[in-house]
Amino acid sequence: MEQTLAIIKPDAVERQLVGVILSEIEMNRFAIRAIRTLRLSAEQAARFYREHLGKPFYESLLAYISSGPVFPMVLEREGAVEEWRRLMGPTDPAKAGPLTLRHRFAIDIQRNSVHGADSPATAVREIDFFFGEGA
Ligand code: IDP
Ligand code: MG
Repeated sequence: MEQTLAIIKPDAVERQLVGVILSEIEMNRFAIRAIRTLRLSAEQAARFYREHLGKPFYESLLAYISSGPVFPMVLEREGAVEEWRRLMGPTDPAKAGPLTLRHRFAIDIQRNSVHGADSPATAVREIDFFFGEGA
């Protein structure tokens, strides 16, 4: 069974949307195999989002993702990576379909409430980041 790495991001935690998002996850037949909460340090944020280094939104993204607690989790179901990205919707909530989490909960393209690994290989790396030895 495939696993993916999901995160409930600071804007959603701040607005007390953790419970409703976890409900959506379970109603969509994902099993929550691991979950934790932490506030990312500046160093952890930079490591997690290193692929975006140099982009215009990079500094703002690091400040946002470390602005408050997040809830990373390991989700499992058939096609977990693709199905979780489908449930989230696209990065920009203005382009997201009405049933997606980002359409329902995101504030804007940065404060878009949830994260999902973008491929099975990324999922393995991101699961290790939050739940591996030394995480
Ligand atoms: P994803 O989260 O849908 O995979 P990425 O392109 O990997 O999107 O970007 C990572 C995160 O960076 C986004 O979820 C969002 O929080 C932020 N971000 C992406 N593009 C922009 C932008 O154009 N402006 C501001 N923030 C952005
Ligand atoms: Mg991404």
